[in-house]
Amino acid sequence: EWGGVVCVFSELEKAGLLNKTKIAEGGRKLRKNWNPSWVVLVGNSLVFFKDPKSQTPSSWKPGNSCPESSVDLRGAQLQWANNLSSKKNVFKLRTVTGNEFLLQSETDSLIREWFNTIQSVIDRLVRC
Ligand code: I3S
Repeated sequence: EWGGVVCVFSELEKAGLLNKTKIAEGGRKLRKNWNPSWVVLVGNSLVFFKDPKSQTPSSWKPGNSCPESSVDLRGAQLQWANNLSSKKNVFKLRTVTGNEFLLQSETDSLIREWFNTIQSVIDRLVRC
């Protein structure tokens, strides 16, 4: 059963609603377009889902949701980026392929948790 295999190997680290904008694609700057996104940290990937309205942690199931995009965290870089936005609590995630995202939350504790959890996954991937 593939379902079982996926359960064994992919650890759901964290899921929740964040504001997101992509600011670069392959190193090329993009125009900002902030949108709420349902963000799921699973295994070595950060997965973004559209239309978070109907999605809460308890109702979220990978099988009935459509991922918008996902980011491989291996070799990614994370940094606080309050200089890149007028919003508070913003950090930047840069992938090895030169894609850059800003993630933001109005809630200080929540954004710090996300930052620390993503950073710990990045650190763990350096060692394997
Ligand atoms: O860094 P910027 O370019 O000043 O970011 C703002 C703009 O992208 C703006 O869009 P338009 O230039 O299409 O009007 C967005 O609506 C703002 O949210 C962007 O700034 P913040 O400071 O919210 O990241």
